[in-house]
Amino acid sequence: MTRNTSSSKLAFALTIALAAPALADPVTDYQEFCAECHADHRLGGTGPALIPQTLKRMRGPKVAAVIRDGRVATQMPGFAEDLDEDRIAALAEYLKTPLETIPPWGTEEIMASREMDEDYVAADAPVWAADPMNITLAVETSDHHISVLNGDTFEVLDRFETPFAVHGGPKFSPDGRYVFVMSRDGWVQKYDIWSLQQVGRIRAGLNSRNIAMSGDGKWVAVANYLPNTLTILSTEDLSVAEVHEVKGKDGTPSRVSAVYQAPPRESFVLALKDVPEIWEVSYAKYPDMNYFAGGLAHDWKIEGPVKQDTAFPIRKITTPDYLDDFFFSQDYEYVMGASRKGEDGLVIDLVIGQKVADLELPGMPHLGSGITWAWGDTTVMATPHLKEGTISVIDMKTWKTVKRIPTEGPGFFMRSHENSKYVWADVFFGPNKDAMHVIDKQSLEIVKTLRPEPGATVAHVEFTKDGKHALVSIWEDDGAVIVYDAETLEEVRRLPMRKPSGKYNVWNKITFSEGTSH
Ligand code: DHE
Repeated sequence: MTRNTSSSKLAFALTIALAAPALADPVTDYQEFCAECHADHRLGGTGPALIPQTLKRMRGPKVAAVIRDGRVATQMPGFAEDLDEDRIAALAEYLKTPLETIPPWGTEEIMASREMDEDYVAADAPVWAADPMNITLAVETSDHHISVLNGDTFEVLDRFETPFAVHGGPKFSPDGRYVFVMSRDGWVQKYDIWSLQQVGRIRAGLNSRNIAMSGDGKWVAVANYLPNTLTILSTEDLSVAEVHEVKGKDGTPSRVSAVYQAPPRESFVLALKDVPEIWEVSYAKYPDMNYFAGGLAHDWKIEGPVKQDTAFPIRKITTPDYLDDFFFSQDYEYVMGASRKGEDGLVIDLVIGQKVADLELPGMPHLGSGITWAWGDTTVMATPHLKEGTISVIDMKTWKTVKRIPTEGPGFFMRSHENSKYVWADVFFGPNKDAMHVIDKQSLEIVKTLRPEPGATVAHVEFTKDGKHALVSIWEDDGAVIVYDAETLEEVRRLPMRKPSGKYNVWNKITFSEGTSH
């Protein structure tokens, strides 16, 4: 009797279990459906990393929709037949939780990720007939490609695949021949523009922000959030020169918000997310050890040889606030930083390592997109704001705001060129995202607002080498790069592209044109 009762209870329980919908168990579902491509630890394999640091930056379809329907033009299939809506929702939520442990990602792991292309052949000269200094790259974010454009004819010379989710400007070697591209998953790709071939790629971090090229072209520095490191790679063969753990003076670990090149100073300058410090990392052959005191911070009294614990000595400058977005004066003596609160900013003189001025910058300025030009007898710097429809124009002698130009909404990017009398500024956010303002550099007035495709996001501008044409992105899946006559502001050509974002002209970048971000 007892046996009979317990077996009928078991049968009943089994019936219930089979009849009820499977309870969402995202950890198991992840291992069953996702781990093969995105790796057991969610840090990426053949597919990208699935961690909050990357996913929350994803524009476009929501994570749950991608799990359900897949992603067009990629190898990501949809799982609607395997998972019901609850399990998809639970899985999407799980992917947004931070990882409990970060696996080590030091020199050994980074080197093990390096893939050099065996069929790459270095050409003796460009395999195309075009002005090598007027090549322009267009990043296409929809299907993760870069189009290589002849800057005179706008013919597409090549379209190559990049790592998933490129962020920040690709960086050219000083001779303009190679370009280095970074993805948010920390991959750095080296591409030879002359031979139109990838040279290789390496995963320098697990979640990265941007890269910078040293003035001598020997090193690429990679700013990482995960782990808290700065990776320095040899540009020659992408081998690791150094992985520097980033800790503030008091030992607090910090993410690196961004790394910038400061060629006249033979250094990289780092913006740090979690400590109120600016770091300067020297790549000079003979660094001035009065500055670079083996990580001990700048100390003007140091005499005699200083112990150096790294091949790239570091100077740590304490700042009055957390600063994680920078703009440099053309001579790289001054760095303008925006405060974390996004309400103001300050100027640090890198020579003396001290704050020299405060900046009036409400509305979350995006200093990284700032540009400079001559205005009267001074030089001004202009920056858009991510939370306010304004462009601030700042006098770089007095550090005072000379004008706040009202725009049709918050913007992301600005560009100009030495040979152009205009500044172009997008309206990236809000109902007027289809507008592109053209501003007169001297009157500081908007002279025209272009709307090349009503309703579409219109953003980011790059000029050709001579400044005669301006290239604008229709930042949509079925988008385009529009070529404008930079003088008449008339459309000249429309090149179809897949969600084009940034464009980068070799000459403007390697000469550090004042009209472009560095
Ligand atoms: Fe960017 C450059 C930071 C979001 C597209 N972005 C930069 C740079 C920094 C930065 C520090 C300069 C580095 C360089 O070029 O070497 N970006 C940030 C952020 O902090 C922010 C607001 C949020 C985040 O966590 O990343 C952010 N950025 C975005 C986007 O959402 C954009 C529009 C789409 C994307 O691709 O993620 C975007 N950022 C870009 C682009 C550049 C860039 C296209 C290069 C601009 C250039 O002309 O040089």
